[in-house]
Amino acid sequence: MVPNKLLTLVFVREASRILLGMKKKGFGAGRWNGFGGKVEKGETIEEGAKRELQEESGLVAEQLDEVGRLMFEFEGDPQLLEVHVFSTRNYKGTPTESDEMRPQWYNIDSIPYSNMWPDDKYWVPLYLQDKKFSGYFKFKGHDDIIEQTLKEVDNL
Ligand code: 6U4
Ligand code: NA
Ligand code: NA
Repeated sequence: MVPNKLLTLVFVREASRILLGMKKKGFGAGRWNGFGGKVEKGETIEEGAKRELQEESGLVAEQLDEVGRLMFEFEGDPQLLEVHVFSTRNYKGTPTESDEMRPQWYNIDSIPYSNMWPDDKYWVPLYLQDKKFSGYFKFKGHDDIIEQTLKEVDNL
């Protein structure tokens, strides 16, 4: 049995826009995404989310709300990715480009889905409607979803 790989994904939210980052290197490079990465030994998932947000965007979250949980499988790889999705409306600092990410605000009516992970178009709209969600996506390569489930949930 292979344990899940624990990852975080954080969106910074204002009334009519969200902050995305262009991933400059590593997993998902070339795509707009939230901020996040691997949870490290000795930190909670929420601490990992805060740390990655700060490292990649320069912002310090005062409060993080968990809004979704996603499982990703890549055909041929037994390792599942368990991604904990968070949102903050309460943060300090100014978005700053890092080695990994170039931050940019997007109006919630013009999210660049065609330059994001292909699963995002399914669940980001739930997030934007303040719904909590749970999903599973199986990929062939990094572009094709071959299986999926997605549901709204009351509690994560
Ligand atoms: P480190 O070493 O942590 O900096 P990094 O290259 O940042 O590595 P990783 O693996 O830490 O990558 O984090 C991958 C990020 O991509 C996490 O925030 C989760 C996110 N992610 C992974 N699969 C995704 C998918 N299908 N859709 C999505 N985000 C995904 O929207
Ligand atoms: Na990262
Ligand atoms: Na990391």
